[in-house]
Amino acid sequence: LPRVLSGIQPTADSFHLGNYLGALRQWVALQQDHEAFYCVVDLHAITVDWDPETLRRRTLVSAAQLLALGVDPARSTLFVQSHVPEHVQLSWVMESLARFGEASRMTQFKDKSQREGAAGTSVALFTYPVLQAADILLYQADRVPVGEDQRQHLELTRDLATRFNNRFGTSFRLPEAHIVQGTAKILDLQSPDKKMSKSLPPAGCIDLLDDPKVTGKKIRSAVTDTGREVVADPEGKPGVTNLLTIHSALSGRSVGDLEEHFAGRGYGDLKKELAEVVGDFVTPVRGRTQELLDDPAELQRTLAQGAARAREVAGRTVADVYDKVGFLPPT
Ligand code: AQP
Repeated sequence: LPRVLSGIQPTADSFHLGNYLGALRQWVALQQDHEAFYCVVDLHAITVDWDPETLRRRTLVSAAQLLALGVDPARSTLFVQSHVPEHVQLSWVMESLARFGEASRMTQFKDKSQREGAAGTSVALFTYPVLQAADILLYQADRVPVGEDQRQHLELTRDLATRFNNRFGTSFRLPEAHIVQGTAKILDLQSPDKKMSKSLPPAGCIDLLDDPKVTGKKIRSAVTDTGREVVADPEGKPGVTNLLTIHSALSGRSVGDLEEHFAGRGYGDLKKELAEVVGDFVTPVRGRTQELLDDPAELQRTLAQGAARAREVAGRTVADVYDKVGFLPPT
């Protein structure tokens, strides 16, 4: 079976609809016909300022949400990144191959370091994409389901893998980004010129664990566009187009079908119906997440099994790489 790997940061109390539609929905779909490795990337979460207790709680809440969304531990290897030390072990080698110039070109680093300011920017934020490359290459992943914002990091991963393979002999499979057009960049409801993100004010971001009443309010106050027709037009009507995209993705109806459905009706009708569609989706996810969190010991057992399985695969890659780069074996 082809392999798939992806990760998500435990940096919020809830995942948002952008995370789900851009990435997590594909995680669930791909596990049907791939050998899947999915991780909560807590090592990445400490590249910006963090609180230890909050991180621990969010790691567990993240794992619960993934299971609630449909990641099936019988099919997929679900684990916490810090439980698998091979990620850091491979990352160091990748850091030695990565060039300062190419890491400096990563737009996510440029954006986030600007936000943090020079004094708050950690060295780890700079090397973040190199650790991400290690995450992917450890498992010989063929596909990596992610949102559009991760495309550049995937290119770097391929470059580093190619550089290693050419110099030391083939160790790595070259992974491809699995980016689903249409939902690869869900926009913020208040600033539909930006991607939905936990770093923007919460009014524009639909959290999966929000109270549906809050969700409804956020949707009703979404920024729309001038005009009154409910039609998709990414350039002229980014706000309305975004609402149609979300509706379509969750209801399974095509955007064209929705345009017909809302013909002669206004933005208010679209928002009202979308609030219902989103409410119907998130309500059971919230419920299942809560149930899973009621039994943290069971959740931890699932993660321990995932880590053990992940280490078998990751350990083989590290052993091969450490041998090829010339590290003296310990025995
Ligand atoms: N708006 C989005 N549309 C589509 N996909 C998205 N992703 C994130 N935002 C959108 C995808 O979600 C996955 C998990 O991403 P992450 O763990 O890196 O979280 P993130 O990108 O840090 O999430 P935020 O909210 O965007 O945080 P900040 O503001 O810190 O950058 C990835 O596959 C990502 O592409």
